[in-house]
Amino acid sequence: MFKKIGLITFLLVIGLSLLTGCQGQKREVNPASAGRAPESQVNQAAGKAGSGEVVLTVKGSGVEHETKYNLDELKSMTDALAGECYSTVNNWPAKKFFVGKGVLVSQLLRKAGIKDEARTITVTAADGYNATLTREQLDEKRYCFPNLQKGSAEGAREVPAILAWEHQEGASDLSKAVGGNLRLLFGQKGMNDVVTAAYVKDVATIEVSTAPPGRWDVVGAEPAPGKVKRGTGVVLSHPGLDRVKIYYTLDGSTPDIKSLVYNPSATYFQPDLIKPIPVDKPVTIKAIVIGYGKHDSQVATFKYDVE
Ligand SMILES: Nc1nc2c(c(=O)[nH]1)N[C@H]1C(S)=C(S)[C@@H](COP(=O)(O)O)O[C@H]1N2
Ligand SMILES: [Mo]
Repeated sequence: MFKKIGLITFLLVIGLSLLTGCQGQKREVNPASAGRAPESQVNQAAGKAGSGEVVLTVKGSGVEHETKYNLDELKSMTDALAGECYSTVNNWPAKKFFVGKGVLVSQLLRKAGIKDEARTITVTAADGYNATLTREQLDEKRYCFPNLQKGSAEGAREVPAILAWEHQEGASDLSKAVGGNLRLLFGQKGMNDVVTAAYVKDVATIEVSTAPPGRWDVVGAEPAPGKVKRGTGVVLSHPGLDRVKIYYTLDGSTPDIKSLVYNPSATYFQPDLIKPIPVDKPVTIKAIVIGYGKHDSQVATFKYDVE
């Protein structure tokens, strides 16, 4: 099924370009015109009355020019269309696949003239809901894990961040994607990566900022490191626990996105899944915080001995 997606993507791109009848003819908004397409251009792109409405604005201190698009203009970016399947985990955590057809976010940013100094990308819905990714989080390699349900990373495929105008939750077959509002979709960095919360629905703006995002606070531990009674449970803590994942190791190695997850569920869903780490023998817990919108925390090291 996953092998077919490449072919389907290809056919989609060909199909869309035939439908819109504009192969090689870019209809992106002229940045010089204050981000607004000339009326005649909008009408031409729209094809029918009413669909020339601006659906997306790319703006902010991190781009050279504010850029606005109507849906037809997005669909006519034939060199930047993609149809993909995405593996996801939400805050419950429930594992699901999503499919989507849309335009590459990287291309939208490039067309707005993203600056070297750009640091964060905030995607905001018409209702104000938003998600921020650091530039690194958007640019780094992200994957679809086709064997996510089995907990295996086997067959991981790199997938791009897109703004999808056709999408479907709970499907892995691209033909199931149906028309809707613009939705942000992007790959997972690791199999516990909660991407769903950042799959902003009804996207209206992408704001690129040069402001540094900062770093997540380090993990805290209770009781404090040192000598403890055998069987003591170490509780890890973080002020933004429901917005981040704490990854940890017990073998002295540096934790990363592939390490054990301390908080697989958000506290408001299944708090019982967040279990203290038992100290049955001398152990060193190393923990890192990874979450959207800020850089990874420093690694915290907690060393325990048993009495
Ligand atoms: N505009 C908007 N997008 C949103 C949200 C929202 O409240 N508003 N919720 C997010 C969260 S927390 C999740 S888990 C998913 C839920 O997506 P679904 O409704 O398709 O299951 O959408 C994300 N995108
Ligand atoms: Mo969620």
